[in-house]
Amino acid sequence: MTTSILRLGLCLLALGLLCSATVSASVITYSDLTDFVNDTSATLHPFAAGLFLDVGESLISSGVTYTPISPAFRIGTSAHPNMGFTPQLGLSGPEDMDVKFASAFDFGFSIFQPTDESLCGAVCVEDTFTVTLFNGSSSVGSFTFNPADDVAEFHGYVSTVAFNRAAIRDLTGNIDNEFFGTFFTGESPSVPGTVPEPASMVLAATGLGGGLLRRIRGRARRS
Ligand SMILES: [Ca+2]
Ligand SMILES: [Ca+2]
Ligand SMILES: [Ca+2]
Repeated sequence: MTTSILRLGLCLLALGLLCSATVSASVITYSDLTDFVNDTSATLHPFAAGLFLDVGESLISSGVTYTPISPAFRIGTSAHPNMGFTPQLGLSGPEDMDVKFASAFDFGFSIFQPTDESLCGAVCVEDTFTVTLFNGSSSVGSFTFNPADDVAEFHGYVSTVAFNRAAIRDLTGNIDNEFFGTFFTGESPSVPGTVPEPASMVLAATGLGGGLLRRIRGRARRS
C-alpha cells in the first residue's frame, strides 16, 4: 500500500516538475497582421523613436518592457521603402530580446530583415529566429522562422494558455541588423478552451506530489 502511494506521489511530483518546464498549450500562428487583429482583441503597443539603450537598460512603453541583450536604437523614419512600419527597434549586437507584458493570450510583432549593408550595419547574412512564449519559467510554445528578405513580415501567436513574456532569439547569432515593430498583446482569450494560468497548475501539481511524499515519509519515520 505504502509503495503504491509512494509511486503515486513520485508520479505527481514528476508531473509538477514536467509542467514547470513546458505547459501543454495550443498556439495558432498568424502571418497576416490584419487577420490577427480581426480574430483577436489584441491591441498595439506603440513606442516612440528616441534614445539609444545601453546594455542592461530596458525600454518600458505602453505596458510592455523590451529588454535587448545588446545596445539598442529606435528609428522614427522608415529606413527602407518596404519597411512598412515605424518606428523600428534595432539592436547593435545579435537580435536577442525579451519582451515582457501583462498576462496575455495573444502576441504579435513585425520584423524586417534587410540585404542592404547600410541597414545591416555589417555583412548581411540570413538569420534564423526563435520566439518562445513563457509564463514565468514555463514555456507554452516555441517557434522558429527565417524572415523573408527586404519585406516586413508579421508573426502573431494566439494561445489557449496565458503567457507574459516572449523571448526573441537570433539563432544565427549574427550582429547584422534586423528591425522590430508593431508589437501587439491581447489579454482576453481569443479561442475557446482556454485554461487558468499555468503557474497555478504547476504549484498545485507540485504541492500535491510533495504533500503526499511528506506524509509517506512521516509514516515511514513513525513505523
Ligand atoms: Ca540578417
Ligand atoms: Ca542578426
Ligand atoms: Ca544587430
